[in-house]
Amino acid sequence: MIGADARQRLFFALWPPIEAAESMARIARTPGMAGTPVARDKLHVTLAFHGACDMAGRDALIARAERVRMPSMALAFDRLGGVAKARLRWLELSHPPPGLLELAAFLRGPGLDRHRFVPHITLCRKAETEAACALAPIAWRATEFVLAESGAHGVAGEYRTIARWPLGGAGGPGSNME
Ligand code: 2AM
Repeated sequence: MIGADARQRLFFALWPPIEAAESMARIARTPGMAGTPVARDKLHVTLAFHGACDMAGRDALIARAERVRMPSMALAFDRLGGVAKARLRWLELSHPPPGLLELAAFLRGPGLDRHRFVPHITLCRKAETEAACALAPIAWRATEFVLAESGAHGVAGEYRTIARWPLGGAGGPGSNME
């Protein structure tokens, strides 16, 4: 529970299952990567970073998430990429499924739409970024998405799940969001 004036930094995300996260964490720790590896349980795909939200803002995000009706989606992270300027090294997908882009666009809403969305999982920060390269795919099926708090308990880089919603279930094939 937060007070009416308190603000939380909120974002929607997908969290990989533990087996996939372990494979990713192994890549993050390979000697050639350099930089600070992200801990296994913090590896995630940010779908929409909404930043500081008050309670009304959080409730609006929850209401938006409640409207999602989408099937689960198969993801294959098969490239190492990143942003040299930001010293980020990440995993990305050669072929992001259209549903992933659609889900992110819906959860971002018109306010965030101007920022280009590149689905990725940050593996290392403060990295010496090199050119992108292909990898043996790390594949998993996303069966839910979450609303999480960044900087939970006042600690930068700590995440806390606030709510989760299934992908699949009643949605059936195709999406149904207005
Ligand atoms: P990332 O997805 O590239 O790792 C929670 O803070 C998550 O939201 C982080 O994983 C972070 O990057 C992503 N994010 C996107 N925009 C952000 C911003 N302006 N400030 C902090 N985090 C941001």
